[in-house]
Amino acid sequence: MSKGLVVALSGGVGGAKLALGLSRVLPADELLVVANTGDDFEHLGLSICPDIDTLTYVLAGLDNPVTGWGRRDETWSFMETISALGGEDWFRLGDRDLALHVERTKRLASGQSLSQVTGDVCRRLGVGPRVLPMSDDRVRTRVRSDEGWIDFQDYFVRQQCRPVVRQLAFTGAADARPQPEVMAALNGGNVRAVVICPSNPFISVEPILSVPGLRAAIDNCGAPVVAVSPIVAGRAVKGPTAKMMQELGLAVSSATVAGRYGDLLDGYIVDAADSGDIRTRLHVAPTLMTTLEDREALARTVLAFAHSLT
Ligand code: FO1
Repeated sequence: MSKGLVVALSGGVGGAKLALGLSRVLPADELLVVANTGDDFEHLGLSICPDIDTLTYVLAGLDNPVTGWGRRDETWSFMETISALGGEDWFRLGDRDLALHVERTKRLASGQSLSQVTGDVCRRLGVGPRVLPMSDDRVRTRVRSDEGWIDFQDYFVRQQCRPVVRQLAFTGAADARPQPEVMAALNGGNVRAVVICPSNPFISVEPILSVPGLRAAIDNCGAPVVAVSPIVAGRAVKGPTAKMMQELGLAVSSATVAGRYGDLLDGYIVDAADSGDIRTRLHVAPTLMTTLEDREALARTVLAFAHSLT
């Protein structure tokens, strides 16, 4: 008897960790992971989808455990040669990872949707749960810094998050259609929980919520919406979350993240050190995921907390 579908929203390395935990405690057909595509970009003539690929590799057990993105057991002949030829080598593409970008670029150019390509790649790599983009239409996160507007990967990788973030924009979001299977799942009346993974709210979760129709479908899906804070002990676990908060004039706290999601949340899971002035229903639990057991334990905590809210 299915307990219903868990729909997880994920972007970046942190989100993929909880998605893995959820995939280990749920039957594959009871988990659907919605991936942020705002990080996507065209680079060296290739269509690159970092958050989809991070989720795919992590759920397939092929991820690079050190970086959290790209593949393990990589070789770097392509990058070495690109460098020698004076090409752009700031975005590291391993030889195995490169094959995925080349094949995806060809299939997208032939008219396949991002969902079709992602579904086939996941099947071929043995990923059980559904991994779907938030939209098959183009949405791109852009960052306004003191030097003007820059593309996300230029900010995040080429400039290593050094520019001061004044504003974020999700270009294309207003015209983007939510991914149809995701909408059908949310409107299907069989959702057990919506889980907002501990991703950067600004660059990983808000792009997903910016796709017209998605936020309302989540709000009206009839199941509890539970977020896990990406802040532990007042600091971001990884990436530029804390730096962005400071630059946007926000307190670096779990409360700030909850505030970004507003009344969408039915529950919020924070680490013991962060249960500050938060009005949402709180559950205090360890949220740092270092081991596989941590990932599974947090997944169980999230599902039990969501169940207590139904
Ligand atoms: N992040 C980096 O910091 N440096 C890189 O060279 C890099 C390459 C890369 C290649 C493929 C891929 O799927 C992700 C990659 N990332 C890299 C991560 C990427 O920037 C993501 O956008 C972040 O994980 C945030 O979501």
